[in-house]
Amino acid sequence: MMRLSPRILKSLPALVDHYSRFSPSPLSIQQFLDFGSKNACEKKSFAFLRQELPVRLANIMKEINLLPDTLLKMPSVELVQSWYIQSLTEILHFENKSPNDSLIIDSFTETLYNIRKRHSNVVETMAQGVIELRDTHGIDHQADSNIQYFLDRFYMSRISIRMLIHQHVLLFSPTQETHPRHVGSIDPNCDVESVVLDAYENAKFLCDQYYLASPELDLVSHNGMKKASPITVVYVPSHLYHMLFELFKNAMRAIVEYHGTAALDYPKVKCQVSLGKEDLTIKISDKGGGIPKSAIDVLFNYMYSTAPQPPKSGSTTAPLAGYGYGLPLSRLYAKYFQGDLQLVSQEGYGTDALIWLKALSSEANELLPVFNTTSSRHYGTNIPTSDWSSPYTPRGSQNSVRTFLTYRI
Ligand code: P4A
Repeated sequence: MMRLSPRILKSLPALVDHYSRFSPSPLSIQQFLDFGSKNACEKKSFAFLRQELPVRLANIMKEINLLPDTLLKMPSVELVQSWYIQSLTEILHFENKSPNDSLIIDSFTETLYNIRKRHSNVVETMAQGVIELRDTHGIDHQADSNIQYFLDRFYMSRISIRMLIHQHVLLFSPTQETHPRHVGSIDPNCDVESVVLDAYENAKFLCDQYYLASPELDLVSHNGMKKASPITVVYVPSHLYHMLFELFKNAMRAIVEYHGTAALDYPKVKCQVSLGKEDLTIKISDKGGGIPKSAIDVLFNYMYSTAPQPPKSGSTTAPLAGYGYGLPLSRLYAKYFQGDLQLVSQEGYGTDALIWLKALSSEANELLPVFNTTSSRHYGTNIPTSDWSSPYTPRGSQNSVRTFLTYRI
């Protein structure tokens, strides 16, 4: 491990303050592409990242510090915080180093590689921290809403920092193999249908293993820009795969459970891919019985989705879909480059899941959380009083919140 200079250790809080006063600089997919293709310059990337990474790290570290003490003191949250402090310190080591020294440049790339590895279990560890908080202090409405707000911003920050680091490491580390047509993790000609098929096949594999049956796929494309051409987009295929895999698992689970595992055949999962001037839209429709409108937000809620994994006694097959941060994280991937992900359900019939991506790479700008007084205000402790009426609740039934998701304690 790298030796840390006492100067940096001593003034770390001041350095966090310093870097948190800069706003993160969002890049567009086009900028990532331009930067990485025309004889990518490692020195320029070094100069950009040694400023931008501390800015993004410091912005989110200031926000971590606004979390209620009860959550901050949870062992898992302290562990995550220690990783951020370690990684920021390691990057600040390069603050005044010369970009013309190739040993420096090489060690920077290696440092980034190790940072990415250090942070690979952040999502699971934060989830553990939330469980620790729930078990020791309980979670009220205010805490739940703060956690939802924070985790969306924290995980978005993480997605963006990993993207920056991954691009640098893929482009400049000689040991990293990439697809010849790709620019780092970006595919300039990402064939949407083939990612759809890949995600469907892998979800189907899990579905078959778990239920011994699975619905077929009906895939249709509408290229409104160039009829009869395959739809492609400049995008990070792994992000698109992540979203589609999640949505296919959910659709399959709903279909098989609604029609029963003994059913002879199932209604197909329909997937429509459409391209227009502004949007590339992917809709996954299932006739899986749907869910009530009131349950949609629950599916995107980190608290409700935070449950210990069901015991794996005897069974060797993972449940198809369910606990975990699949949907909230998928929505963050969609929003990261100015897209979106929404569920529209018709209870008693089925669900449509929609993904929107920007069709133009120049419009696909990173969406990044910014630490400022507005973000700080969200962590207040006073519950705003509603200016809309709430239904009369007879005494004794205050806790009859209807959710279809039961979570294990
Ligand atoms: N009906 N519709 C969906 C689910 C049910 C659904 C469902 C019971 C609920 C929870 C879950 C997985 C599926 C769907 C498509 C979606 C999301 C939900 O994208 O048909 O795991 C937590």
